[in-house]
Amino acid sequence: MQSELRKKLLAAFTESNGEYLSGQYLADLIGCSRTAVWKHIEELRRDGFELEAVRRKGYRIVKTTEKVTADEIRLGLKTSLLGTEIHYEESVDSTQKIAHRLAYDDAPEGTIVVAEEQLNGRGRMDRKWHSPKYTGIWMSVILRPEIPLPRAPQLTLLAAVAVVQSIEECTALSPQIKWPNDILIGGKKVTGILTELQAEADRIFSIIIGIGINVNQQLEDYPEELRGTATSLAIEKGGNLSRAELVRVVLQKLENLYKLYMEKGFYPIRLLWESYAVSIGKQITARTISGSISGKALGITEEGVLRIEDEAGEIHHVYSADIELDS
Ligand code: BT5
Repeated sequence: MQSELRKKLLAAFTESNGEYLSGQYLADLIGCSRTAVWKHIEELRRDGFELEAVRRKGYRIVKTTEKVTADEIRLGLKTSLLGTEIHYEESVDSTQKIAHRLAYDDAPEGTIVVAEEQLNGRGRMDRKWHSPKYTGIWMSVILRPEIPLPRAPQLTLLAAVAVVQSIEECTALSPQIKWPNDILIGGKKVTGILTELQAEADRIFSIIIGIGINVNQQLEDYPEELRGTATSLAIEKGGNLSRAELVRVVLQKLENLYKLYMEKGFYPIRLLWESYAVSIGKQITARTISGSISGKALGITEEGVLRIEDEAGEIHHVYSADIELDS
């Protein structure tokens, strides 16, 4: 947990846009002594930030670290809901696991968990998510929307739109979405989203959205079996990106869409989602746990459920599946 003082200090540097801030100004703003300000500045330095101190001008941050620590994310973050609490770990089993525990312990809506590496990152249906150190964004977001249980899958689609918009903004690449949760560039997977619930009867306590984005990996960072199907933003763009900056953009887009969703419902999100979807209007095969369905993907319902029309003209509603485009 970050101290409130440190949060205020980083918010001040965020607002300052690279201008110097005097020790006295910071002390007044934060409501502490100049010595306390100095102590916190020293702590930021110890954590890897480079701060310039100039007599009669004050302090400014000239260089940040390459990590995705809470401080690093907070510096420049302008959201009002997402990321008000940031839990950072160097190495975890899975950020989902931590987020579940925090959500259970009444963590406020908007709490996020980020890690540099996951030793046991997970996908859907007990699959593994490869999450090597210092290369990607491995993050879980806790939301507490008051919506009926059947609408929960909409949040996965909403998150996918937020990530696509963020990648577009940070890289000028054009990702597409494969229902329900894959984000692809050139047909290869760059992001996976896992939405899990804490609910009882039809009441949702929390929705935990796990987002895994491959950012700075090179092909050799992937295990053999993923090299044909996975990619990263660095591979596609040809150069590394700041992961902390991308986290901030994702949180901002996610917050904007979430607010839109809570005000106007799923319809505007659905239109956005469909505009990015690869499979709509195409012949696909959906593999579900109870068998395969082939046909034309018509679109998604108001709940976010995929509609497929088979050869006989029968329409199927698919809640959970892996889909493949038929060639
Ligand atoms: C997903 O599952 O795509 C959801 C992934 C969610 C990961 C995030 S990271 C933060 C949070 N904490 C967690 O523990 N999880 C979430 P699914 O659709 O089941 O896809 C899993 C499949 O994708 C695997 O079976 C592999 O084939 C492939 N895969 C695994 N790691 C990958 C990677 N880094 N990039 C691309 N593909 C990968």
